[in-house]
Amino acid sequence: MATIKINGMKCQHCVSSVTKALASIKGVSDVSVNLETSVASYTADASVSSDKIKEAIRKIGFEPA
Ligand SMILES: [Cu+2]
Repeated sequence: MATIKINGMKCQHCVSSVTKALASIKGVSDVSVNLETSVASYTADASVSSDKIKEAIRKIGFEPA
């Protein structure tokens, strides 16, 4: 299980956008995003780089911390 802090999430809409974006990456599963702590947790295959995760987050307008 990996975690990443994400800046810019303000409501449940943001949470669901981030959840969907991460879950749609091939090799990523068990995505869970906590609005209060601004932390997303997920399970990723070895083929998924952290850059790929960050890129997916930036693409939808949030900033990985
Ligand atoms: Cu929002």
